[in-house]
Amino acid sequence: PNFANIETIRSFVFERVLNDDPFTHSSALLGTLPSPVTGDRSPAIIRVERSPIAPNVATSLPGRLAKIKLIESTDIYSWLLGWLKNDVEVPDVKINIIFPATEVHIRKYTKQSTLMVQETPEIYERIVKPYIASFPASRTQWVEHILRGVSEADKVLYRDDSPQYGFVLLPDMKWDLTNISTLYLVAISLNRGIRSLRDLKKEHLGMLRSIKSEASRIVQEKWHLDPGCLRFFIHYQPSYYHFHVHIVNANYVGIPSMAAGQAHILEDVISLLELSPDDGPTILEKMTFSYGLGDQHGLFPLLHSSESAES
Ligand code: M7G
Repeated sequence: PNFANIETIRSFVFERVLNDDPFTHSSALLGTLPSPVTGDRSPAIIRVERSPIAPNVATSLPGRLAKIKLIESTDIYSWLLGWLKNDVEVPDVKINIIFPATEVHIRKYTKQSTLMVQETPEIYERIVKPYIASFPASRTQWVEHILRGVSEADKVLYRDDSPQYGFVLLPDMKWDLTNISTLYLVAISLNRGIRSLRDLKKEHLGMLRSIKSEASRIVQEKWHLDPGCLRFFIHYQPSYYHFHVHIVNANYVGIPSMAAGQAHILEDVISLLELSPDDGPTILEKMTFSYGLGDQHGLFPLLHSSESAES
């Protein structure tokens, strides 16, 4: 489908709200869209998120207001609602579309309650590793397309093709490419063998250090953010088991992808590898990871039945 055409998005038939999050000012909607070839409808997820207030909007706010409604006024305090004029050049919302959406996508975007789990190396070997191996290659087709230059080639910021250290750096689809305050990039390893944090070895230190230095250099050149203005982290569990590093403006805090337990600071991971023995399992293989799992996550029933079996 051609999502550059507004009519394509208008052909979305709404089914239900998957999630509605006041903190991220976002909603995820489930519905259907027609196939451009057959016209048959398949599930589609549309996630819509209010954009941050651009600096030029904030500094000229009074003139940009089309309408206001006073809620209350007391002493020196007043609070009201406002509607902006339509002539603002900055977009109101950022839209992400997944089509056709799989059951895994629908579950990921569904509101869910989280429980903490402790993943020992034994649980990793017995439950998590087979779970990761069971994902079909189609799940990371988008990664292969980026690595082979089939998609997003014009967005790539840096590419290192060396087989051992190689990676591709590009804007994450979470970023609107406009607001530096929400700058979000992703570095994707060329090495298909690293499925997660647990697979990192000392031999990957060169790649991890290079991701940090090259991304810092490029962000400074292109967006004038000094080194130290970026937060590098790795998810465990990630949604996609092809190794990648999240690179986010250090001042962009409080977003769900930074939850304690899920986001592991790149420099900490580098340090754990440096402290690992030259022979034998690394600290990342030997340690117990604690993280939150949503009740819709594929690992949730597997890890909870294993915990109840132990207790
Ligand atoms: P993750 O830790 O596996 O999962 O990160 P998360 O999505 O739960 O955070 C994958 C990262 O890749 C996320 O930050 C996604 O926003 C980003 N991402 C996913 N897809 C499908 C694409 C894509 O097609 N292009 C780009 N540029 N980024 C993507």
